[in-house]
Amino acid sequence: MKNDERDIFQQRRRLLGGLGALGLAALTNPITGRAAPGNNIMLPFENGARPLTSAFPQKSNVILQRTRPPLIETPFEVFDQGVFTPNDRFYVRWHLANIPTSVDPAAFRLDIRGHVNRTVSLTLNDLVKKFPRFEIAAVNQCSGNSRGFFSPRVPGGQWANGAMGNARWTGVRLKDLLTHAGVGANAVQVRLNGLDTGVIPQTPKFMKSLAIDHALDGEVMVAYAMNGEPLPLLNGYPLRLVVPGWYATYWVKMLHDIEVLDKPDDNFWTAKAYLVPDNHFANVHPGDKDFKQVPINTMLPRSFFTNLRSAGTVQRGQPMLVRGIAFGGLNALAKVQFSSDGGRNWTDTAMGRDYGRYSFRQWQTTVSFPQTGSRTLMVRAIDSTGQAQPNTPNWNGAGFMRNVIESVDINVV
Ligand SMILES: Nc1nc2c(c(=O)[nH]1)N[C@H]1C(S)=C(S)[C@@H](COP(=O)(O)O)O[C@H]1N2
Ligand SMILES: [Mo]
Repeated sequence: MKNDERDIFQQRRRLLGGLGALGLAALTNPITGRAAPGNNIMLPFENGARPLTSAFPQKSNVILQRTRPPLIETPFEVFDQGVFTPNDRFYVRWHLANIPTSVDPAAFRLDIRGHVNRTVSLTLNDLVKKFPRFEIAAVNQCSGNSRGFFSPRVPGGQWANGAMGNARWTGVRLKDLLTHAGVGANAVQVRLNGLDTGVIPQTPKFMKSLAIDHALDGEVMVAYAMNGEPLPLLNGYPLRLVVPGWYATYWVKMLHDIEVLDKPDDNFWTAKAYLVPDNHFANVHPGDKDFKQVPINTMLPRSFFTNLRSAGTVQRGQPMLVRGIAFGGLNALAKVQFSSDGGRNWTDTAMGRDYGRYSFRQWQTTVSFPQTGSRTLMVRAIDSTGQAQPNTPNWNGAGFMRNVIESVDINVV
């Protein structure tokens, strides 16, 4: 396959084999979020110390943000190792504390009900055997990813950039399931419900709804596998919704109930939570009031350095490989651009293998600095519709949808 030639990730593996000979010593600088003594990791903002943990089932060496309900962050170095995030390092986010600690796959049923022609109750075996298999690579990103970088700071999980991950999701199209049940003529939304519950009965169930057209678009899917394995329990075993291009809050885990609604959902998690300012980057000024809000929805392009961190040093005159990952969000990534002079000049980077428009994609470029001194390196992603990342970070009180051209300051010696 020609793919192999285009796969920078694989090329890089070969490159790394000869690293010493190539004199790319700068690459060995630890990246942001490195492990510190005492099995702690230091996230790059104030009060950023966090323990690393392998205490959760099917998870190893991940950042503990909160124990119950679990919030687990992916150490950023993982994103330098490939475009697919391994299941055991994949971040975890739950709202409610009562999460089943096991699910019996034989007893499990997925119900489809509400405004349908017939109510159905499917076993996991039915899903695998009776419906066409569908697979897609897609980034799962929490609305609050990178919240810890908000300035002024805002309450909520203080994530660095590791509340996101990319996986190959396998399962069935939601469209095929809904068609099987027969969608009623007056259907307006589809509500997805997980097995988790609150500690007290008054806590609203975690349910999210999608517009019926969106649910039937042939890409929204119910996944039973992630990177070729059953979903880890904490990522939603046995089934989760995958909503490519949309924030992960819609990706309902331990999905067991699909209800077709004939009027807009007014449940708390859909109607009242996860609202963002109604503008392109969900951007307001601290103190602003009475602005229009809308439910959070599609993701915008982002790009990151994965092999460099601020305060790293590089040798003058030595070619240095700079690389990272990027994604387009809802739209395909068109290009990733790099600046080695603080944003005055930009050049297109080489892009790694394309696993589809919703996936992470690797980028890389080589740079060398003739003079010593400090330099600001920047990276920005642009999608197929021309949307680019903002020069200055957006801000909102919920800490949602952080986006900015990323930069690292290095020292040429
Ligand atoms: N059942 C259920 N599904 C859920 C949630 C939840 O609390 N319960 N949280 C959502 C949010 S806000 C996020 S960010 C993603 C996190 O997915 P992950 O834990 O697999 O990384 O799950 C989503 N699906
Ligand atoms: Mo989230």
